[in-house]
Amino acid sequence: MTADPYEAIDALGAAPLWRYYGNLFPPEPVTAAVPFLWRYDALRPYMLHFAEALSLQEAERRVLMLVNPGLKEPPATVDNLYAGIQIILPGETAQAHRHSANAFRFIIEGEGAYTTVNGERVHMHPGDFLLTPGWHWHDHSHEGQGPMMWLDGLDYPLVNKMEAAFFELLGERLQTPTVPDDQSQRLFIHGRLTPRWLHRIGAASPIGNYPWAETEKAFEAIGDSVPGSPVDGIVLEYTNPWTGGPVMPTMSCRISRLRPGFSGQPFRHTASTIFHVVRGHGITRVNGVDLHWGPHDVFAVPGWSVYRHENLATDEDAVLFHYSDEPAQQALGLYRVDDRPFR
Ligand code: GTQ
Repeated sequence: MTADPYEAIDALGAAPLWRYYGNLFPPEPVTAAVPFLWRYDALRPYMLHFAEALSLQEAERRVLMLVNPGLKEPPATVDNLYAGIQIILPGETAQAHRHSANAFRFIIEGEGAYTTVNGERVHMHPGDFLLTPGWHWHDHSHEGQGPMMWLDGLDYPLVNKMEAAFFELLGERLQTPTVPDDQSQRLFIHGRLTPRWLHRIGAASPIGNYPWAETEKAFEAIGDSVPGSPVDGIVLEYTNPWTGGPVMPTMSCRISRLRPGFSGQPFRHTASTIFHVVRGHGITRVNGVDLHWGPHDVFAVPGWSVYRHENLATDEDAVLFHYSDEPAQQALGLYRVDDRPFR
């Protein structure tokens, strides 16, 4: 035996569990992520700046990543998920690629752009929710007038931690369409009438675009006839028509209408969530930190943080788009909610 048995076992690739135990088996989830808000009004001028300064020949995608101050390396927005804001100008194209990470876009502003996903051109309008499931080819084109901006959501932090990340360029800048434009939306969006000559392929929803017009119709149909969730208001999940479950295996994507004056109950669960303000003004208190939000802001609610939403307007709805890693946690048997009352 050498002088220091701890040094000796270290050299042998061993470590004393008793010195690590509390860190490896914390009584409750521990995260480096912090509650944080990204202000759209503040970022927008920089989006426009980089749109002029950097061509899409120089950048695979022109995106500002929304990096949680507690998760800088590798950059992530919450532990398993990422958000970014992408800009594309009229006449530009972003080249075709695919990756094992699942992705979606929630359209913020602009008209006239489309993304081509596995041969289908999917046109974008503000409030639309578009899917690019893992390993689907995708390229973006803009044939409209002004700048087009959207929120990107991806699960690459999770996929990379799972050591399952692949990436590939198509080789051609753009895909050649193989089906009529926006076909999947026409085939599947009705939700209760599913085409039976088609077969389920893969784990994701076959719908390329869940258009804003349909989302609004759903909110209008529900109206004020029900109280909804005391935590999340009138909260609707975008679903996979084959399963009724989440649109992609790792991410649950939802939209909430908070009525005028809505004052939510505090709640927490193990899933980490990213919110995007579609419209309205409010405050979300996250573990005692007040995040004041307005249109198009993005904010992070780390897992197991107590959060509580408030719509500050007494005469206007607030609408929040949100996504979390709940399906991944559910699939692994790890998802939990805290049903104790909070004070
Ligand atoms: O548009 O394909 O924000 O591949 C990050 C990675 C967007 C995209 C992102 C991507 C994309």
